[in-house]
Amino acid sequence: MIMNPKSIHRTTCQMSLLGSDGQTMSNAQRIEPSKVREGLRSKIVGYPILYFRKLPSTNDVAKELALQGINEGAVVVAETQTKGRGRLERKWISPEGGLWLSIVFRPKTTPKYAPMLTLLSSVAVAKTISKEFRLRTEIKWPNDVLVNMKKISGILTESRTTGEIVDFIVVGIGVNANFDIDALPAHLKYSSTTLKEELGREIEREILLRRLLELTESYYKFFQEGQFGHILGDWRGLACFLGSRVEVEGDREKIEGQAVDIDADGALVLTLRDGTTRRVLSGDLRILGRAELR
Ligand code: BT5
Repeated sequence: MIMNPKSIHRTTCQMSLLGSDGQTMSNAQRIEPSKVREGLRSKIVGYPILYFRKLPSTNDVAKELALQGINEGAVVVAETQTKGRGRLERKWISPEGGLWLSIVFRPKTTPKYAPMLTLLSSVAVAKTISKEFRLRTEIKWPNDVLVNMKKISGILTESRTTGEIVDFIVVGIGVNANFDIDALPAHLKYSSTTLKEELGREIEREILLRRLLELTESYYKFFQEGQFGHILGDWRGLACFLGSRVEVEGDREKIEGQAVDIDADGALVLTLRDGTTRRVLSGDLRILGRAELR
């Protein structure tokens, strides 16, 4: 799918406001990009904001636009996704009322540091939610943001590199905002939550999006200045599982140990029962016992 950013913008403006069930969406229910831009204090992130009523996946469109050369900071946002994706092609359920977006970055860095983009984005999401709504947020490696130990947000980072050069990185962020938990399939109801469930009311997604773009840019600046320690420090402060006994299921093996740290590659550092240290680059983490050391 090749799209011209200009034609995309036009398409956006002409999009119908029909909901997936055929019901018309009221203006109050849809995200208003001009309201996001009102007072937006970021300089790079959020220019432009490309708004869609419905997309297969905001990450796919953002990647396509990045391939065509769209500038760093461009944001693709959709009211709903029909093929929202998680890691390893897992399904990301994206009902109306959520905040589904992707941001294009073009960092001057080597692929080794690309995982920092996921780390800084999860810190930005966690801190935006806690500041705006006074909810205690935590991060579960590698990319989940939790409220009350339930997943409220997930991040999918995809990049294109040429040798040692990063062409672009697309950070896809999903935040369960204004929908009831019943909108998710039964098997996700107990492990997930939404802002509406936690607060007992709907929130203004424009404000959430604006603040998220601003804070993401602040953390991206730390990254550009090489202040990885600052990002990692904030990440560690939110990482609920550090110090806990955990099980990590990777592609080929399951490892049990104590989660002790995260490094600049985004790798989880574990101490195994025999006292040796292991770094794990990807996988799914399950907390077996809460921290005794923190
Ligand atoms: C993630 O993957 O958590 C990354 C999710 C990224 C979604 C955003 S939305 C905007 C952008 N466009 C996309 O197409 N994607 C990004 P992972 O850690 O692999 O978790 C996926 C798992 O989370 C699924 O297998 C389900 O178990 C669970 N899940 C699916 N939808 C969920 C939801 N809405 N809330 C909570 N959990 C969900």
